[in-house]
Order: sequence, then C-alpha cells, then structure tokens
Amino acid sequence: MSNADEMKKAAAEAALEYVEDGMIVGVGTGSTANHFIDLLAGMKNRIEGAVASSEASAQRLRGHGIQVMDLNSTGTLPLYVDGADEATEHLHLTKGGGGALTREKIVAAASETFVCIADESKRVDVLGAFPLPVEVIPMARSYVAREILKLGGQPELRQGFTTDNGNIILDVHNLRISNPVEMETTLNQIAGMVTVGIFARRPADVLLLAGPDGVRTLR
Ligand code: ABF
Repeated sequence: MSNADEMKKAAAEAALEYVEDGMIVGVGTGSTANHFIDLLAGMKNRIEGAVASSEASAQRLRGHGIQVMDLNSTGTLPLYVDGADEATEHLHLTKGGGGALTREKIVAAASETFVCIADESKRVDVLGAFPLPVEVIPMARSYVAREILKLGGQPELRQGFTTDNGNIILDVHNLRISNPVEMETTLNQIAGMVTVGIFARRPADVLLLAGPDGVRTLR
C-alpha cells in the first residue's frame, strides 16, 4: 500500500470482519467511513440496516440501498465503525474534523463495540496537534471561546459551517491533551458546549490502523 487512501480502504476492509449477520451497524462519517459504507454495500443483504452519524453518511448508505434506521428505534447497537482525526495507543481519539462529532459521540455511546478505522498518519503519542473540534450552541460562542482560552487553547470559529444540529464548531488550536479523560470532562462542563471532540471517556474498543505493510489491530 502506498497512499493514504489505499490505507484507509484497507482499514475499512478489516472492519468488515466485525460485521455479523442480522446486525444493525452504526456507521460514521468521513473518507475512511465512506470506504466502509461502500464495502458494506457488498454485504447489504446480510445486515438489517444501519444507523448513520451524519446526513451525508445516511445519504451514501441509502444510495447503496442500505436501510437507514433511527437510533431511537434500534436500542443498543452491537457495532459502530468510524474514523478519527487522531488516535493514541490507548485508543483515545479526537474526532469532528468532518463536523459530525455530536452524532458520532451519541452513536459511540449507544454501541457495544466501537471499531475505529484509520491510516497510520492518524497515530499520535499525544492528542491535540490536530485542532480539537468542539460543537457549541451559537449564542454561547464568545463565552465558550473565553473559557477555552483560560485552559490554554486558541479557539477559531469554523467559517461558514453549521452542524447537522444547527450549531457552530470551534476548532481549538494549541491544546496539548496529555490527560484526555480529564480534558474531556473539563470541557464538557462549560455551559453552551454541546460536544467535545475528545473520545476518551468512551474510547474505541478496537483500533484498526493501516500502514504500508498491512493493518494492525490495537485493543
Ligand atoms: C470522522 O471523519 C470524524 O470524526 C473525523 O473528523 C473524520 C476523519 O476523516 P477521514 O476519515 O476523512 O480522515 O470519522
């Protein structure tokens, strides 16, 4: 494998092994998750349906003839497959570069097994080099930004972007997230904060990391 896209596809392919007959599969967002959706189409008659973490993924699933279900009617999902912006060996992640972090966090929380798929460029020792996305209620934008500054981060409004939930995204630069669980908890307490893009309180259960020599499984 030479390029990042081939590696993303290889990670997505490896995730198919976690799909079992009759499952309702939680499906994420982004270019790696798109590979997974396209591959899942090849076994669509074996699954009951999917729950999508974004409108974009729902559309792609439907385009393949995969039934998209409402999480309120499915109960706990056995499996959720999604990408990440950064991932550590501890399976702590940052997500939300695609802006779908709130629904991604809901689907992750409601799933028994979260399989994260990524190419090795996403592997980091410490989270935070990739600006951390946080979803915020529009009227709280300035307040949340001031609170983030106090924590040492530099928030930047994602221009011209509204989430599927009608909110804004702040991308937080210069945060060195050495204790992801603590940082996630602290940021979660800010009034007006909807979702923090750190996935550490509920990390991935499996990380499928594709490199030039194949896919590594981390648990
Ligand atoms: C989703 O897609 C996000 O949480 C993350 O921001 C992004 C990763 O995108 P890609 O797979 O295109 O690198 O998983």
